[in-house]
Amino acid sequence: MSDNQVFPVTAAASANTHCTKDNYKALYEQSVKDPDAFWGKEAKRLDWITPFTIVKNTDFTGDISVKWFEDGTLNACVNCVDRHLPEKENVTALIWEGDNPDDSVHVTYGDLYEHVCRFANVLKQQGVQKGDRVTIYMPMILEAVYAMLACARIGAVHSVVFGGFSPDAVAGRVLNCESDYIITADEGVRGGKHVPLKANVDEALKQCPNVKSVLVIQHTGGIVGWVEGRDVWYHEAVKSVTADCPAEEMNAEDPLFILYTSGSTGQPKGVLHTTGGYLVWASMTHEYAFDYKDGEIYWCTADVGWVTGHSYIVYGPLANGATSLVFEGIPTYPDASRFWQVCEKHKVNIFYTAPTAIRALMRLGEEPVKKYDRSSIRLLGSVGEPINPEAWLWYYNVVGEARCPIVDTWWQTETGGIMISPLPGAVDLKPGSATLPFFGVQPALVDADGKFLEGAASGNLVITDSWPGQMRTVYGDHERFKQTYFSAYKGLYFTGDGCRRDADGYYWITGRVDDVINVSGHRLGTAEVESALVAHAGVSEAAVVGFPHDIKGQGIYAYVTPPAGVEATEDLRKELVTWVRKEIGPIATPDHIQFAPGLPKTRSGKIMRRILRKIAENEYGSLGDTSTLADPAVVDDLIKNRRNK
Ligand code: 6R9
Repeated sequence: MSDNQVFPVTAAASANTHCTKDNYKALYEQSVKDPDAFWGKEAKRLDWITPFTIVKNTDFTGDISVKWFEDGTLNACVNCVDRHLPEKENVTALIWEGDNPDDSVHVTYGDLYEHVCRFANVLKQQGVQKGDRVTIYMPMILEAVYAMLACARIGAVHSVVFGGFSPDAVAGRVLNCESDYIITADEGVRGGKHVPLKANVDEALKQCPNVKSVLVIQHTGGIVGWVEGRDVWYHEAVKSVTADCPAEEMNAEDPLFILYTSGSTGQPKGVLHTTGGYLVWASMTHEYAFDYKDGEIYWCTADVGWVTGHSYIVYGPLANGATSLVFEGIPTYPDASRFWQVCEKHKVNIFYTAPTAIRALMRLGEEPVKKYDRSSIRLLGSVGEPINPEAWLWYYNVVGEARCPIVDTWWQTETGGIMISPLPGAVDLKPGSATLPFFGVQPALVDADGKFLEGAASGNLVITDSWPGQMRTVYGDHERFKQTYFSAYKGLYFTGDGCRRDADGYYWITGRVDDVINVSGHRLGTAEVESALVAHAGVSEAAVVGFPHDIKGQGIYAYVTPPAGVEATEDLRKELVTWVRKEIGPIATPDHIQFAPGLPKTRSGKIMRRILRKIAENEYGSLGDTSTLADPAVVDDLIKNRRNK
């Protein structure tokens, strides 16, 4: 796409925006030149119990230490709920839209306060104390939000595990953070299908004898197994508690949550976010990137199991006293117009979704979109992966009727919130570009040797200094934190993304440069899928790579070598697909499994993934240098038997 296709900020679009073309630059300069002054002032958007006197204390060298507002105290739940009272007592905080289009509920800030306090008291009754880790494995129901805020209220650290993950994935995460408490529901519902969450927890907990209590929300009324003395129905426990629950005073640097995310090596790591800096970041980015104004209806279609759900369904919008819509369903149920039907029904003003959803809907044509009135929408957002210009233009023209700016927001679980994004009314748009950095964010491009690239260039995206929303460590493994993010380039945070900067200084994220694949906006480590595969008796070796996929962005291509004596049959192939789904979850379903008698390895035994990627991409004409291969003949067999023809 040409760098020159620009959608300029129009006078109408810049009327009354938080930021304008004139002051974006000045504010940005201020934010990076004097972070203490800028963030010292900006952090006052929150209510502090003890005001901080120190703003920034961060070091990207040595042991890597990130602290913001370190002597201040506050409570995140109070900032998201209590402080909006009594003014917003009757203002809607959450709208729940069920999988079934007949189901919806409005919850005011007054109601939210009561629900959260009761939930917090139930947690206390179960024995949860400040600092304890609580695993939340829930469908997209309001109790998922109450549970997160209830943890924050009593100083417990939540670890939300996406409801689509398998029992094994749940177990791994429960064990890793030594979480003794689980909150789940009997079942989830998505696209009319029931998801057996409680049964998955039962299965997972066979590996986790430490777990003391499983709190179960009755959602569908489906039949569930029961372990006496461990399992507790929420609706029964809540009968004996009051709606009075004082909030814990937390230090700004006390942990707020852990969220597991995939990296290029090993099992997912627990990204740790703390209280003060994270909440300042979530709140400010939500207000500015979406240009949020009081009274607006805001809908982020993510799941609370991902960071986008944490920052832009729960913490950012609620810290800002917004009305945030929580959607249980999927874009194509009961039909392909569901998103737009919900927008019409609830008069949504700001709509934030992922490119994979846009691409899937784009294939189904304009008619399902046009069936519903979208005149309430004034801003569109995109997150999770690069949005291809074709999808951007369809989103802009068809969904947004060429009147709504699109904010293409680049960020990561690790960054806590939006890092590179246009600010509505301030930054001209270019389809496919996340445009310019948010306040306080200093991106740079480096080459493989860590040399800074100036002007228009392509390289690896790094951030040169800390911002308040940054992750603080990998839970229980600070070495891994240092190794993953700060070892590639000294003194710089390495994002793992490749990126191009054009002559206007706009950033164009090109995708991961490490062994992470982005399937429908969800991160998966190739190592995770490989270790699931080799755990099967029919696999002696496996190598997994991503390949371009029309809807998912990237698909999963697995090369598998069965052990001697095991036949590479169609049945085995099917079994392996089912196996990976069971081991990790449906999002990790391999698109292609190719049996390979041998994998291309160097003489020192390293798998040459570059070659496997090319074959999966169907570009085997340009394999590059294969002279270092131990056995070049392996490649011919791989090409002959490739699956993605
Ligand atoms: C928020 C979230 C992070 C990775 C990131 C990048 C990709 C996210 C993007 C984008 C291009 C965007 N990514 N947003 N790439 N344009 N607007 O998605 O967090 O799940 O941790 O994924 O997603 O590759 O490094 P997370």
